[in-house]
Amino acid sequence: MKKYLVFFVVCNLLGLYASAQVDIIQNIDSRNIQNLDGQWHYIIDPYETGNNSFYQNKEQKSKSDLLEYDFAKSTMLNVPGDWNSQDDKLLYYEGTVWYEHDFNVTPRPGKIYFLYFKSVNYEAAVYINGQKAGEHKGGFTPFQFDVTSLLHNGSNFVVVKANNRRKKENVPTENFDWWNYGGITGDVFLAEMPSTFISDYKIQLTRSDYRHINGFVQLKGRQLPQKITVAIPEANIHTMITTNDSGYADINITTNKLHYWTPENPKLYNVIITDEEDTVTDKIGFRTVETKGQDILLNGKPVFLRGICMHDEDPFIPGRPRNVSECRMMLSWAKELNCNFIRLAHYPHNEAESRLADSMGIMLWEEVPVYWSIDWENSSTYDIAQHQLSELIARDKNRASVIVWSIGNETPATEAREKFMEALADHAHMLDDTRLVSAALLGHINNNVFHLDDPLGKKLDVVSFNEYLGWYSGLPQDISKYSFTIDYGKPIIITETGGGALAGFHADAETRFSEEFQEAIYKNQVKLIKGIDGLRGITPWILVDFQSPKRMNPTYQDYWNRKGLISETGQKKKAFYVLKSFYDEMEKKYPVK
Ligand code: GCB
Repeated sequence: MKKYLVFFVVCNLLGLYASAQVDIIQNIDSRNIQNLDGQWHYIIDPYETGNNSFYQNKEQKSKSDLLEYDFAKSTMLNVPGDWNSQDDKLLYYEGTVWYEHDFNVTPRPGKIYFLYFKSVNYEAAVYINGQKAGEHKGGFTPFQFDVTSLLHNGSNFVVVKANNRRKKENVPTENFDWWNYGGITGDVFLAEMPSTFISDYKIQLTRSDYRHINGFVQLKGRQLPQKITVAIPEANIHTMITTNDSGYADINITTNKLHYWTPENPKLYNVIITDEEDTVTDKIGFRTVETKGQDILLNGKPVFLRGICMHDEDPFIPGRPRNVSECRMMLSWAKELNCNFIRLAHYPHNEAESRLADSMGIMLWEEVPVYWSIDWENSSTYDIAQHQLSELIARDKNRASVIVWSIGNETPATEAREKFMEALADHAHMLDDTRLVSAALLGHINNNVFHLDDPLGKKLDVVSFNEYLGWYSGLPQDISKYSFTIDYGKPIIITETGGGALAGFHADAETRFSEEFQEAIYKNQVKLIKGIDGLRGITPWILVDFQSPKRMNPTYQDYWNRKGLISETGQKKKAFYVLKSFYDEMEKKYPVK
């Protein structure tokens, strides 16, 4: 704890903290926004023909004009929504699609306008009325551009060039086990902000000190030194702070009036921040999370994380979830499993999920797509990984549900990777000292012993690893022969385990892809892992079957990864009930006092 505090204070003094912050408007949904979601025209452009022209959105003026594209006559896609699920031609498409959308606005003098995107996969170039607003890389996190000078009264248009081509140097890289959904997958807003506005804030309990609220407010705009109030009326908190010349002010509040957020009682408070021109209200829960020896402590009490992994995919589309109720459906399935924890794998999910988790009482593991072997030696690959981590932390740092930032998944240990991942772990700690930092590590098996000795484990607050005993190594009936050697003296989470089953396919427990095979894996796994000293949670792979181009067996997979406990039609497989009864037992073992 002390280590992080010193680190944090030093970073603050050096101004590193503020400069490492990403510029996105905090809590965008509650601001003065015009929603630009809906139907957007699109043009598929596999040869990048439109690079020098489409942003102009030209119309044919006379009958002799040659125009080889026409947004107004092109078909439409729903925004938000991946393109793969909306047009058969785009199911496997990887490349450029251009989007165009008209909107009306009457810009008001003195106001600042931002075009805000919750997510575009993977690269986006954005133009307003034929002028470039900016570019963004990284497919899952929000970004914004100041478009004040590009708007005019009345009808305006926005053109977005989105490109989801996989590249070696990207994060994720070329190879990953999920569908490469492209396009404008998140909401698009035009935000109208006052001339000085509350751009960002963090309001959280200090790690391990549940009487001390710590954080900051960051103003942007014309009049940066100002008095600000931070109020939590229900807890009788009203504090006045003053921002410096850069619009930054620390928040330090001591209180003994808070009810702490727990999964059993996910208490959220209205927090109101007000400056001279702007007010923002958020719902924030207060809890501490820390480790002590091999325990994970939530508000000072040991917890066992009854978890499950999830992709950000609504199986009924199938595609990226487009609204809150689709996200709620998936989180509710995890609740039915008696989970108190979800690993949102392997990239930042729809923001609605962390908000829902806050109110539904589910702890979260959030991750960036540093997945398998990425281009470790490439400094721009590091930059984009770090940037995605910064954007994720910027977005969700006020969510009580989020207790772990994960810096990656199954990254094979090499020297270059070690340097990369250690820097990323330091970055996560610097940006947020109120949460735990982890990564899903790889072990190796020797004579039925699963060894975990990845040096990165020393850098992490919680040591986590994936193992597929009974599926990728051995058969379900072999599981009991294995043992583990893990000695970091830290809490341990098994971040993946499991196996595949086609829902409704029944056979004996030795028949691959039968529900009985998967059930046997779960039965034997829960027995085996109980013996791991320091095990403080598991998140088996995975809640729901998900689409993957890597899963091609026509009988059982048909481009679906079948390791879900629930099928793509919503059918629960036998293993679902095995895990649920393990969680019922663990809930009794770790009672909430
Ligand atoms: C893993 C990966 C996950 C895959 C899973 C599988 O280890 O982390 O992304 O989908 O295994 O099904 O093989």
